[in-house]
Amino acid sequence: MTAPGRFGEITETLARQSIELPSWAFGNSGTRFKVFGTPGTPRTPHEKIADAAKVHELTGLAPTVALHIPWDHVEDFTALKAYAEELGVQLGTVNSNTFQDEDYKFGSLTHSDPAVRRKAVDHHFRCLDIMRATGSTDLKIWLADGTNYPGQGSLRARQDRLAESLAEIYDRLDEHQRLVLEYKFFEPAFYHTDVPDWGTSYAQVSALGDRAFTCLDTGHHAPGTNIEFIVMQLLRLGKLGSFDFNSRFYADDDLIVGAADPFQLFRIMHEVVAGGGLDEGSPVRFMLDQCHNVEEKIPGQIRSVLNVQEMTARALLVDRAALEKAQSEHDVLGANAVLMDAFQTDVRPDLAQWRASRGLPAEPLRAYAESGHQQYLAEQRVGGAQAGWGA
Ligand code: LRH
Ligand code: MN
Ligand code: MN
Repeated sequence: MTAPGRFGEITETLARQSIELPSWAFGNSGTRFKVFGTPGTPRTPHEKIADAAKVHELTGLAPTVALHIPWDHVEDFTALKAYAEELGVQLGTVNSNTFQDEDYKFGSLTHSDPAVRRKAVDHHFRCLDIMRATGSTDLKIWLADGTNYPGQGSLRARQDRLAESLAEIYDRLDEHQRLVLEYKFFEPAFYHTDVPDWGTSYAQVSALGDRAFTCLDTGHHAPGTNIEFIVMQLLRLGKLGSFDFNSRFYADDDLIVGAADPFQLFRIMHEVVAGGGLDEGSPVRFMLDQCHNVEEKIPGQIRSVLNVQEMTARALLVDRAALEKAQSEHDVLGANAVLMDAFQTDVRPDLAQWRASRGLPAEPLRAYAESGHQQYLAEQRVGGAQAGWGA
């Protein structure tokens, strides 16, 4: 448990934290080997939003839900916004999807054929229109564009076309809207991807302007990458727009954030705190980008937001004055010990008490299990096709 008084000093910042949930986390997902269905899985965007709202109701941590277009297509996005608000949540980031259409086999915003580029840019214009209806501020772009073999495409020409396409999209943003560009070093393309790393995303968004940022998905790096260094650098440059949180053991596993490597999550949150990413007015948004292939989805999301909150609390507990003193004295082990002391602090009892004091369940996972809600959903949601990663 935290030293008396210390926890009280960090609750104001904790109360400000919010973590956006991805609508697709509530649909079925899997691997190329098998997608398993689960009783109670949502069949529509409305049902995905209802599940996200349940996570927020029990944790107070997840007031917004990200959409993926066209996976979350509905006729009336204004009505979808109203529905979300009735349930106590807002619609958040709109993720564009240019990776599941035959025309995008050889690229979307980077394609050599102007007609395909036009189609891809128009899709983003459509996303901006949806954002106007939903009240969303962020357009998140992740591209599957890339090549599989050396020589297959001109790396340079593709980069130039990307810059042109992004500029067209950026020019269409309203004053309050932002563009965030996500990078990923491989998959589905295996030789090169057109936005493989933070440097490429940074170069592209910097050329666009003040309302363009980088999105850092924690699963999109080579094993061994020092992700917290990238966090520090993007914060330093004022270009860290958002996180897609998840964890990985091998590839882009999309497992529960903080499950594979809680210490890495702590180190990331330490750099976020140090770089002002949790300060009021910070441009950094926190999102999950996960799939729950074999575990239950609502509890999976509850576990995830709690993991982020726990590591945020530990990062906020770092004794910064002691750390700076040890660093300035080159006290290598002393400085490391300050960080490790915070990391080793069990904040769970304090967080449980604090939740209860705010009218939330002290133990959200237990509250969910005891509520019988999962059985209720399984009984209610019969018939119709369950939503899957891709619809
Ligand atoms: C790509 C990615 C990107 C997509 C999501 C479904 O791997 O991380 O953010 O939108 O997965
Ligand atoms: Mn992502
Ligand atoms: Mn990913």
